[in-house]
Amino acid sequence: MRWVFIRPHNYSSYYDPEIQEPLGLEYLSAVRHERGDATLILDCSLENSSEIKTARRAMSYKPDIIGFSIMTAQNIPSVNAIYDECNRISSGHNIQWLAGGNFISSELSQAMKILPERFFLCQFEGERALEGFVQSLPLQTTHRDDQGRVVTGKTVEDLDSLPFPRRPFIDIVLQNKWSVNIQGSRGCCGTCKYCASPGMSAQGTRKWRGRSMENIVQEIAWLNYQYGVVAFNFVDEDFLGPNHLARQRAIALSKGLAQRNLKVSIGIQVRPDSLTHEIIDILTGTGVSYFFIGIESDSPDDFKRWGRPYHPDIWKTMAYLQHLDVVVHAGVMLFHQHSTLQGIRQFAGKLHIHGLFNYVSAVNRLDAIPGSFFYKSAIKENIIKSDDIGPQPLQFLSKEVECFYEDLLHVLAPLGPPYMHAICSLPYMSGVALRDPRNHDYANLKATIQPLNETVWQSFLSLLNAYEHGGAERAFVNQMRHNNLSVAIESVKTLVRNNLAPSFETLREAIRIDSGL
Ligand code: B12
Repeated sequence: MRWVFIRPHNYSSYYDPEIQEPLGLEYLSAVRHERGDATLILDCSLENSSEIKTARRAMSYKPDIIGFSIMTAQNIPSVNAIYDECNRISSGHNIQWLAGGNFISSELSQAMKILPERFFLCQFEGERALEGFVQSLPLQTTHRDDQGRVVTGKTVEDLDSLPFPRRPFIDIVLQNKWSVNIQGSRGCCGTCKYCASPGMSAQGTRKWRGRSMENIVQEIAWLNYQYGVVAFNFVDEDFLGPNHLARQRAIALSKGLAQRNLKVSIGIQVRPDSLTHEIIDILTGTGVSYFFIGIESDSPDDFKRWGRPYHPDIWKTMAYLQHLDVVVHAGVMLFHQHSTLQGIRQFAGKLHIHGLFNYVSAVNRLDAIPGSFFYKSAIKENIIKSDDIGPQPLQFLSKEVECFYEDLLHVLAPLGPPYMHAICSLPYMSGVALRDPRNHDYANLKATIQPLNETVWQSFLSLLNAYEHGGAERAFVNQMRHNNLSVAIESVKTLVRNNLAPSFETLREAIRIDSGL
């Protein structure tokens, strides 16, 4: 059996410089290889390949099956363009069409409507589903009911039983100085009502399953010996897993890497309550140089509404991390249905003190994300329609907060592209600094980000002050936005001077497009 797996382009309406490997497809490719099949993975973004070229490369492989990985509806125009071109140039070659990924898992009914009828749709994890799909071939491709289009399989309980993902893009990743993505677990111990993760399994809760640390270290060692990889980014939602296992897992990782004398840098995402000072010490001593931590709020009421335990000690953990030379990014939702100006000021102040206030934490808003509990309940309550596509905004209860948020977006817009560009390099650069203290790239990058953060903070405070005194004049808002344009342009110059951005023109244009200035 011959497979072509494709990750299409993602047509975001905002500047989005972050490109990472299609790890899901790399797993599927590995699993099919184990079965003796031939596979080709094509990635429009990583390979900077147009839809026409991608289609032609796919067809020249003479595939039996073409499978697309679709993360959001922003991928659909690209899927359609590739599909159309494949059909145009195929000379009656019989191909099975398949689509999987988060969009199919969490927005199945929308996917049914907008993808061509011939597509089979694979919901949830793909490894086992593909096995069933192959066994049921040849399948009827016309006159099926909707249910006949859906392909599912069991979730993989023992992740160590999976082969290591195939890595056809490793050269591109290394050339660009990106970290290599790796998966140590699937699912999450949390049950947060705003999160998409529960929607990625048939059960509606995505039970946490971890690979053994020995198995993870083996993959790290293989990537290190084979390709010289030294920077890794764990895509896990919950790297340490259940709290009672967290310490043990951290120690096992540390020992495993030490035994093989592996000096690597690592980025992880963790739940805050799985971290103790001891675990932080173990992790940082092991090479973890980048932490993403979902703090989300500092109000016990929010946590109750969101189905999360409240941990007042979080600020002690953050203060501890702040004094270590590691990068810490916090997931926060200053803006949500129940936000008030007072609550926003209090939480933002704490974030600022701990070095966690930045462009992303300032503008992030709790939307109803497909796959989440809030998305489902908003449909039930007729707040959103079941055929709406993608994340849907949930209205703020306070009109004042709604206006403040709109003005804030307007004021900060010019700072978005340089900030987004700069932070994409942070996980990799922090690792470089860890391994080679003489390298100045990380220090230069931090020195570029710092004034951006300061400008975000000052703009935020000025606007908040104005709103606390009744609102902001249009001229005042526009003036701040213009000032921020100058700061943004200066930071682009610094990024380019330090070889941290492709070109001045590209970023200046992104600023113009995103901020309309
Ligand atoms: C790394 C990552 C990224 C990377 C790139 C990921 C990629 N596709 O290569 C970057 C930074 C670019 C990114 C961007 C975005 N991301 Co993202 N990302 C992730 C993250 C952390 C890991 C993805 C991953 O590698 N998973 C591991 C692999 C093994 O799993 P997988 O990709 O799901 O693949 C499995 C199945 O889905 C299925 N499958 C996948 N493709 C296919 C194809 C076929 C043919 C078949 C049969 C099966 C199949 O089988 C695979 C193996 O079991 C996830 C969270 C998570 N842990 O999954 C969020 C996540 C997927 N991202 C999310 C979002 C929202 C985004 C953005 C929209 C963010 C933004 N605001 O811009 C953009 C959209 C970009 C786009 N349209 O392509 C959401 C998706 C929510 C949803 N309901 O769809 C997630 C779940 C995070 C979250 N909890 O909110 N992301």
